[in-house]
Amino acid sequence: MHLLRDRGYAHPLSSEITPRSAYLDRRRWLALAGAAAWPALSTAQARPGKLTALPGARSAVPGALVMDKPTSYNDASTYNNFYEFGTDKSDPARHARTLKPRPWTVAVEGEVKKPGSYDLDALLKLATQEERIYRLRCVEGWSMVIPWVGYSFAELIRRVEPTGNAKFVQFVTLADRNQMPGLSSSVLDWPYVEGLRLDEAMHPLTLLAFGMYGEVLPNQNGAPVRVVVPWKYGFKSGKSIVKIRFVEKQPPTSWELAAPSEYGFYSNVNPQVDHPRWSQATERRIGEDGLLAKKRATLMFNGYEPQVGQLYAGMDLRRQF
Ligand SMILES: Nc1nc2c(c(=O)[nH]1)N[C@H]1C(S)=C(S)[C@@H](COP(=O)(O)O)O[C@H]1N2
Ligand SMILES: [Mo]
Repeated sequence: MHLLRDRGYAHPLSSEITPRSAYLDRRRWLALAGAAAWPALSTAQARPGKLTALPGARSAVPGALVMDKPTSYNDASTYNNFYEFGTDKSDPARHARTLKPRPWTVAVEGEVKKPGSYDLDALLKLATQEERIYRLRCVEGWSMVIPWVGYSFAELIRRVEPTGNAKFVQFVTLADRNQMPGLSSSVLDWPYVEGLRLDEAMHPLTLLAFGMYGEVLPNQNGAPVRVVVPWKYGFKSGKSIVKIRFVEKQPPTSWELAAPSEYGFYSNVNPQVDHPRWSQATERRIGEDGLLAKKRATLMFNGYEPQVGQLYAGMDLRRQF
């Protein structure tokens, strides 16, 4: 446990209910750390500790707690994609302090019987917060393992009661020039929009996240509320969401609009379907980039195939990429 704490992450409930499998995994980490495979071990910073605690009990949703070693808090909060703050990995951590995560409201509209506007506190209390330890695979070829805090997006869907016409969900994220210096660039059309098919959105692994590492989200990771869809490339997980729209037709998404031959609507992690400009067969786990680190094989649906494979039965994943 000591080493884990030094690496920036102490599990909020570690002493109480650590399952045996996690314990075994921890021993494996310690063995690897002993072999000095991680230069990050000596350089990792302590978590800032300034953010509000947001503890959640470990999730019981199947697949919600991967056994991979969590990425250090320092790496997860300083190596980010959040183009509203710049296109460099270090830009969000440097510039996102101008984001104001409170007050915040999320509008729910479109094909639902109960549209409405939720302020952040109402949203935080809508369902019980859980901890989920998910792999996050960026389309660029790197990955992390992040302990999120939130609840299944399905909890919100149930409460707003989609009509029979609702087939897709669109997520609209904040676009405010006063808070987001990256909006002066035309690298993407703003606001950043993403979407899911309704059954994907309803899947219990689709998370509405408010925190990570037992604390509220830092701005650069999408404060105060974001989506996390662990079996899809990271860009499907929109940050700093302000509007959720239930719609009949497949909604446009930012990366598909920007480069339709390179990014599709589904964007399921798939090592067999390469990006037109690079292979997707392997990935580099952030924090394991030392001399001895090998690339990892990327897993079908990012390793969540047992949970989500059924959603895509009968689809040609090469064409609907
Ligand atoms: N609003 C918004 N959401 C976004 C992005 C973005 O640029 N803007 N980048 C995406 C990409 S490419 C990735 S890999 C993940 C990164 O999430 P993380 O920084 O919390 O690891 O956020 C996604 N969500
Ligand atoms: Mo990404």
